[in-house]
Amino acid sequence: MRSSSLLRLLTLVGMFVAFLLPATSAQASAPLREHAAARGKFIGAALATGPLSNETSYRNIATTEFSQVTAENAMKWDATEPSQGQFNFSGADAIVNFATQNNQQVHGHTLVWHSQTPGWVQGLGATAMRTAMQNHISQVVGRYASNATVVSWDVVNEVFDDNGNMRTSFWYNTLGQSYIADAFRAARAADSNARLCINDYNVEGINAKSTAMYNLVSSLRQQGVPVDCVGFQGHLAIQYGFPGDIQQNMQRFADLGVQVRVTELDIRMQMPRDTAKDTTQATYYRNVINACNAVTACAGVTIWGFTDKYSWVPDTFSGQGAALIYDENYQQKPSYTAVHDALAGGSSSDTTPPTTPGTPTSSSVTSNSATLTWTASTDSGGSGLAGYNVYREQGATDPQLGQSSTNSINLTGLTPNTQYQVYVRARDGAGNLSANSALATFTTQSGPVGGGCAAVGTVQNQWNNGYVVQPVTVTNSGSSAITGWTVTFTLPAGHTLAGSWNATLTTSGQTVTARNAGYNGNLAAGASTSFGFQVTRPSGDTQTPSGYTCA
Ligand code: G2I
Repeated sequence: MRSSSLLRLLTLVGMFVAFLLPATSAQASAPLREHAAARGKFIGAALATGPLSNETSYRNIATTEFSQVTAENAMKWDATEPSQGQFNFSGADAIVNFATQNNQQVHGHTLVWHSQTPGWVQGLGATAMRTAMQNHISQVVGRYASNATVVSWDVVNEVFDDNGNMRTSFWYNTLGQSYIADAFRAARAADSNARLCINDYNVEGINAKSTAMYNLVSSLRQQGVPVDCVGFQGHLAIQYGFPGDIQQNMQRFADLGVQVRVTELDIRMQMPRDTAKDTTQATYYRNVINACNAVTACAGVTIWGFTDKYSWVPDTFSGQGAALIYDENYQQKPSYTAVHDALAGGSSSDTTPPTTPGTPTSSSVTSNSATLTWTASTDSGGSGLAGYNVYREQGATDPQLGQSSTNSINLTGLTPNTQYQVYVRARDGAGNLSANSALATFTTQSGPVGGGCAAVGTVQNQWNNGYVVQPVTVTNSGSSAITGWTVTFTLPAGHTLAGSWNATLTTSGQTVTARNAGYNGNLAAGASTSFGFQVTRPSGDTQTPSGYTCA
């Protein structure tokens, strides 16, 4: 048969097969909320009351695509209690009624925040401010306590500054840190069933701020404060890179026993839009959905709006925009397709691995680190490319040296003067792994031998019968990489450990031995990591631990 006839025949067969599979393709193009529901997750959007009441396209998309909604502004303090004791629920009720009609959940946003809170609150003295806060929570949460549509609340929002210190808001300055626990207790008293969340931005990856949030949530829960959930806002920008450890970060919070969720996702870019930026943005959206898919305790993802016609971004970041999944004319963007496909893909439906990555090339090889770069893979199975695993070729079992969400990685913690043969496998959202790339070979430079180690503990906060030491900073003070560390210190008599994070702690009498966790043992020369712990002590005792040594 001539090749052109063969081609025509194959095309006809293909069309016939496509015709036989209408159910699959209809299902594949189902709205976002159907795919999310199939995973037991929600997909949500923040809604503005203006377009919700007067734009059909806005309402139709909000109805069809999303299973959860958050009021972008209508439930904030300036809207609900503009003057003391005078409540206005018109906007809040409009959102709740819309959601009820469309079988959607409402996440209440937000009860205690430093922004969009009227001047009358900010000017109160401590006693009056605490009472006003408790009354506000009681009235707002109480209004919807018996309404099955409103299932969760951001009780406190943005309590940290970007370094992970307590934000010195008027709340903190007037009431001290105790306002946080008081707010959660008031919310629980007003609705015993609602899920109560703490919410913040720039906490998507593992960093000082997210670690401070982790420590706070851990310590509040140990004190019996009803924190049920942690919200990662997710205001990202393609020019700042993707927080590649978002899944690991959500998982460490989940391991505290809380639900996690992405609460305000948008991914902005420098204007104007172009195809390359749209593609990067789509990858970021896909990565966020894949991370939530991969963490069982992640309840879902809420996008902060859905159309570029209504977004806070251009008003706040001059020259930036196009952060959402529909354009200003309500047309779906590549980011919509990415969200859709990441929700639709799954281990049951996507069994197609990504293509094999290109052969890695090494650069910047030092005594303990090297950079690898390779030609990216593509994924056609529906779940989308999630990232890459990098392995060392060692025969029977090849250890994984690292993971990357891009087609490049900086390997650290390598042994000096050693030949490495490495290869890369691509990973998709359903967990399918590609074939191995070809090997790259490089040899680390010889380096001085002998690592060193130093540890310093800082008391972060203390109360009558306890305290939190955070961070205990562990630094490789030697001249070459170390692959593990052990810190010891002494607890004063009568003090007992009440919890720890980022290290494994054992005690013998009052001597505590802290060993690195699986993920923070490798330290390049000069590099640092940290861990933390909480202690209970006799009431009135003001002592704290001493004698930190590291080996
Ligand atoms: O800033 C982005 C978000 C960060 N996390 C908490 C969210 O609550 C916050 O949302 C934004 C809204 O998207 C904006 O719409 O919060 C802003 C205020 O902090 C909102 O902006 C305000 C404008 O500042 C007001 O001038 C305007 O009257 O929106 C109001 C209603 O359109």
